[in-house]
Amino acid sequence: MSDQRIAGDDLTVWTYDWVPEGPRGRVRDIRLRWALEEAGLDYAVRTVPFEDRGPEHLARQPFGQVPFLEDGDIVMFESGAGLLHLGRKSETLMPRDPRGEAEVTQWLVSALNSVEMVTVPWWFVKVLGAPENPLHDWMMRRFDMLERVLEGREWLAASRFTIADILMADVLRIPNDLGKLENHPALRGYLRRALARPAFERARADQLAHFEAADATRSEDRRTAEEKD
Ligand SMILES: N[C@@H](CCC(=O)N[C@@H](CS)C(=O)NCC(=O)O)C(=O)O
Repeated sequence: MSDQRIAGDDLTVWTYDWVPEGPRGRVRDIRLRWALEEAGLDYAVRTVPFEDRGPEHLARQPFGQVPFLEDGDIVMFESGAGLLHLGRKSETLMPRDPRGEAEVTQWLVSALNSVEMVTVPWWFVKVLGAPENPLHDWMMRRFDMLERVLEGREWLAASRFTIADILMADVLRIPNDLGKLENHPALRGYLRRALARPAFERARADQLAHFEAADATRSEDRRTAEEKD
């Protein structure tokens, strides 16, 4: 976590206690961790069970997902909402002037509602093993248009790195890893710049370490249970 601690904040990122190997490094709590690392805000990470999603979890995330963010007596779900909340706390993450804030908000929502709304279903169809993915062309059209935007600028909004970039870059990671940005050099360059940021590297390393530690705890719990039987 960040060395820069800011007194007075009582921020907790909630994630799962464990996930299988596949999603590690990609669980969406990384979006909140990344923003908090960028801002140098102190935070804790706490967990809900992955395998047994009980009423306490559902009361705070009605879809039984993660992440959710706790800030004192405020608890909110949806990674985008959490990022906007953090953006309002730290000028590092979102400018204070209304024009800058509007730009950041529109690009952050577009990452979710114009790009992730096709990349996630595209990925699900791919995982199901369909020989032809009917969402491929639609996704590519979105990438083509975003490519034109990013040919002319380093970051999406307000002429600097913001929470809009955290969200857009994270959304682009899976298609990039699956080779879908091959014909989009500006998007690849943008993603490279974003993922090279030390705050992202720390957030990813912390998430990987969190789930690795969870493996050790699970093995220990299993051993104890076997000994009892
Ligand atoms: N729109 C939600 C999506 C959250 C989401 O998909 N979380 C995944 C982890 S990255 C999850 O909890 N998956 C388990 C499930 O959907 O049951 C957000 O951005 O917070």
